Amino acid sequence: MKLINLAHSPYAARVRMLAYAKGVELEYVAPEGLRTPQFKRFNVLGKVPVLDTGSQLLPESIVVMDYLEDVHPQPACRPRDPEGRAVMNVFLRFPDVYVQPVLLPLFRLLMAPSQTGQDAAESVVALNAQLRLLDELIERFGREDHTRLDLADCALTPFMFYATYLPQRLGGGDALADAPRLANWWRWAQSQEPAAKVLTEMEEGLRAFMQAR
Ligand SMILES: N[C@@H](CCC(=O)N[C@@H](CS)C(=O)NCC(=O)O)C(=O)O
Repeated sequence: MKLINLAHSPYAARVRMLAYAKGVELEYVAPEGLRTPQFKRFNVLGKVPVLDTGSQLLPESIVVMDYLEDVHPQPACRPRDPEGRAVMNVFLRFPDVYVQPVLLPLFRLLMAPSQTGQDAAESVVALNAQLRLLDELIERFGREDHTRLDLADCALTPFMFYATYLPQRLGGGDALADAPRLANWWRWAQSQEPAAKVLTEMEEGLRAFMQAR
């Protein structure tokens, strides 16, 4: 199977992290151009990642992760019991629904450094509010004392890369200062081999992406 992806994309990185955690071999290829008519043949949404299964071109990172989990169920990265799975899904959804909208303005500021520090400060406040909510979710549902990576860890880790990196680059300080449980989970996640690998790839990918602009 082939994953059309970009190293610095958090959506693509979560799929790679899951593949590394499961030991699934994928061929990794870069898109020739997003939003182009050519790329739309792979994904009408014009976005990465896309998984080419050989018989289907699957868009949407969480759809792809679920598919990989279905076709390679071992080692299991999704709880079997309905309650455990539902709780994991809370954390699986959180980055896309609550973190991405507040990260995007910061990413745009990084790409357009002529913008004012005031814009960055406001965006960092908005991001920190979401990280504190995530911290409260961890307090309620647990996640700090995990023993094995699951789909939600893979989905969250690449977003935490940006949630910690962007405020630091834009002068916003420590994003996790008021989120101690999230900070504990983040320490644990970074100690996991698949996370460390994907975080290095993202860092290198982002550097290359910025240099190429
Ligand atoms: N909901 C999608 C989001 C994917 C996404 O936004 N990918 C970005 C890269 S991080 C992209 O391909 N953007 C290209 C564009 O929008 O032109 C998923 O989960 O896969």
